[in-house]
Amino acid sequence: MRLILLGPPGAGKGTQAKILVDAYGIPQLSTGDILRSAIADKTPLGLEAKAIMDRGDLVSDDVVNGIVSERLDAEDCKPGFILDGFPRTIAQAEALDRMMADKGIKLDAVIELKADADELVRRVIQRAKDSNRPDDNPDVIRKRLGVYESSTAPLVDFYGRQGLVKTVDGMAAVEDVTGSIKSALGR
Ligand code: B4P
Repeated sequence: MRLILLGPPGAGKGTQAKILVDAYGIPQLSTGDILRSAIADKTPLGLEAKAIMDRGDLVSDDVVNGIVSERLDAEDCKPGFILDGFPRTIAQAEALDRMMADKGIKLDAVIELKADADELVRRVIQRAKDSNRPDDNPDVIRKRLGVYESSTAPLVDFYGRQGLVKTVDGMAAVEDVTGSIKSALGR
């Protein structure tokens, strides 16, 4: 199964991806986690990404596309994968279409997780208590929600035109959201 989890910051993409990894036996590919790991390791990529992420902006499409393209070639992605936080722009989605066409593979579904802005802010502020993520604070989260609306939300129509979008209520309890995703996927 090849799946995209799409939704605003705090919608539960990472939370659900980790659960679905166990349910379906395929890896999670989180661009956010890969970038945070590069920052922690102080790699050239991490040094470039840190200031951008801290202020709530998106890292450049070329950089993120390169990370994903390399990761999709790994052996563990052969049976399928869960993309968490990628694509986030139309340019990334178009690049992903090209990468998948080159590999002769197709997406099965795009799960859109929906939640109210007030709940998203509440969750991210709650997470800030132990996450140490510089982008988990009220000002930056509001900025990230704006970036989501302008850059990422158009992907719902992009994938809607391909008949791939399944919308799930992300406001419910974690296990109920997982149940809704599994029902939407029919497995
Ligand atoms: P991400 O790491 O993708 O982070 P996110 O959008 O904040 O989180 P997510 O939706 O996964 O929320 P989570 O499950 O953790 O991105 C961070 C930054 O990286 C971006 O701003 C950008 O700068 C950069 N980046 C990443 N990908 C990029 C790309 N493709 N292009 C360019 N830049 C990129 O849930 C949040 C909290 O809510 C958790 O504490 C969780 O416990 C809680 N929660 C989850 N589900 C819940 C539920 N149902 N009920 C109650 N609480 C819940």
